[in-house]
Amino acid sequence: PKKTHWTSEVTPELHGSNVVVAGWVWELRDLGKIKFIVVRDREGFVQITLKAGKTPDHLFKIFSELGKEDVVVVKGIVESSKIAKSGVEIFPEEIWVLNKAKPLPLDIWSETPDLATRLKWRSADLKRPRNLAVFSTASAILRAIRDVMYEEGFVEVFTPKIIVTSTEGGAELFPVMYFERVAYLSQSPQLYKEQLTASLERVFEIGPAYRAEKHNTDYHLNEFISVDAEAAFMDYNDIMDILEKLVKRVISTITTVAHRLEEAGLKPLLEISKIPRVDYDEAVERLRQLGYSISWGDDLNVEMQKALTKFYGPVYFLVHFPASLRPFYTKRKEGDKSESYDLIINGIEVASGATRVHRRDELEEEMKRRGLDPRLFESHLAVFDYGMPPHAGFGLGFNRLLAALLGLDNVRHATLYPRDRYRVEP
Ligand code: AMO
Repeated sequence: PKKTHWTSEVTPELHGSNVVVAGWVWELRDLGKIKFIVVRDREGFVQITLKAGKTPDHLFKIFSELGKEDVVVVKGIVESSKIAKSGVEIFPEEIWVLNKAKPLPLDIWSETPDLATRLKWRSADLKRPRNLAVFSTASAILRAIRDVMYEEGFVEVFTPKIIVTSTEGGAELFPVMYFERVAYLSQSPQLYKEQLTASLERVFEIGPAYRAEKHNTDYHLNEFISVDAEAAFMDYNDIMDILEKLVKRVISTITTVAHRLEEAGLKPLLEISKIPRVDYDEAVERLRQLGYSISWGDDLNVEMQKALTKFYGPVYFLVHFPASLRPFYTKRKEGDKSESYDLIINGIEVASGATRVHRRDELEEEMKRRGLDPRLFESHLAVFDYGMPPHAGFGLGFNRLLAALLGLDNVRHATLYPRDRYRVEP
């Protein structure tokens, strides 16, 4: 028979109804005349109760042969219960074992094995209730992000992931063989999303980005999910307004599932007020007062970004970075500053963006300043000859956002199958 209910939907209000649940054997308890099977599915757990005299005899034989993680379908009657954990239990009429499972290679019930073991056996590790909560929430967050972007008049696009020019710095590209020539995996949709503002005006994309960075930190991946947006006739402040709305919507989405996350031992961020926009100069000044060795023109590191949390709270924008710290497409402000920003959550840079240069001569100038040869960007530059509007945008690392907001201490915990310096499988 077909699954009729998620385990989480089997509530006391269903008392007396017939349901079919399907999932995996989480726990078996044998108290003699009464026996329990706890079944897990993506949404939670439900208790199946076998009682001598009430339950068909052949089900006791099935029970005796069951093992943890066997795949089962259970048809039965719901009864509300004062003793069962969720206030409800199912008395089975039939149990089908669809597949047997060998003992799992790692403990998902009580211990949390080290990260390397967990990632080695990732698909088994993903059965862990905490992971089910994290990745179900991830999906809800993606939906909330899409909602905000559509509300703001953006259309969703897909740009090529096989490209020929670097956008975010030359050395960090993975080469791929593209028939008889070398191409690269895309570091970001930067150039395409900018080009699309000349036609579709407001675009966003959610897709993979590749960085051949050798960093092996808690917040670097070599493949991550990037949420990119770009809008014609907007500047960096307009885009920060949209990002602020987006972060707030994401946090209210998390709030709706907070109890599940907290039950799984997580400490999500649930409170947020207006997100302050902190000028780079002020940040550097404060850090110097705190004794950090940083000069005007230096980038902030994670430790410094964490230190600023004391003044500005867990979520803040850093704005107006020195132009020299930012890519060639960033619009300059007066002095050596730029119309750029980073969004910092719990000390980690989660998004960055800027108003962009939209005139060809200026863009070529910025390329040359950074030692880039404009001739290599001819197909991109040509677009600027045919009516390029002023525009601005952001790139947001989805894995970092998820890790930061759910209080995960490593971005790998927010990634189904992480690609890092030493890991290309599973
Ligand atoms: P940037 O290089 O800052 O900017 O990347 C944007 C965001 O992507 C995430 N990110 C990463 N996440 C995990 N592992 C990595 N190795 C990694 N690298 C980046 C971060 C970061 O804030 N084109 C610009 C964006 C723009 O201006 O629109 C860009 O790619 O969360």
